[in-house]
Amino acid sequence: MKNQFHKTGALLVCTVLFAAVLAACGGGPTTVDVTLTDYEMQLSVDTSKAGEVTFKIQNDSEVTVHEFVVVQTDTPADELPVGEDLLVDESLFTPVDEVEDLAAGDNAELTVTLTPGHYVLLCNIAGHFQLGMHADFTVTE
Ligand SMILES: [Cu+2]
Repeated sequence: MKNQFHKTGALLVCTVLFAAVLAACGGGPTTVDVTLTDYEMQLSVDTSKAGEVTFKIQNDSEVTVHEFVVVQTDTPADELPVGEDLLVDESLFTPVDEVEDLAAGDNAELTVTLTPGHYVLLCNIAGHFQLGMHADFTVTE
């Protein structure tokens, strides 16, 4: 029994130390939890340091397919122009990457390397952007 306690204690100390070292170094890649619903996009954090960023995307809708598109632009997320087809013309902006056709209930991961600047995250399925599926994301040096 006593031995077991020591092992657990040592493991705990190591875990705390490891976390402290990570924090001191500014951490590894940033992870952002993205939750898609009908019709919102919520982020666990909306900024990161430049470098690798992993978006963990969860489609929490029960029926609707969504997608997750990353573009770089100085335009605020809620001001991107929408065409008559109810889509944002992604070619107007610097494309970064995207996850297409994420079925209801599914999840996906997207890792991208981001330089400092302003980004917009959006779902560009017809009409979804206008209904509110967008978010600003800022990357600092
Ligand atoms: Cu959508």
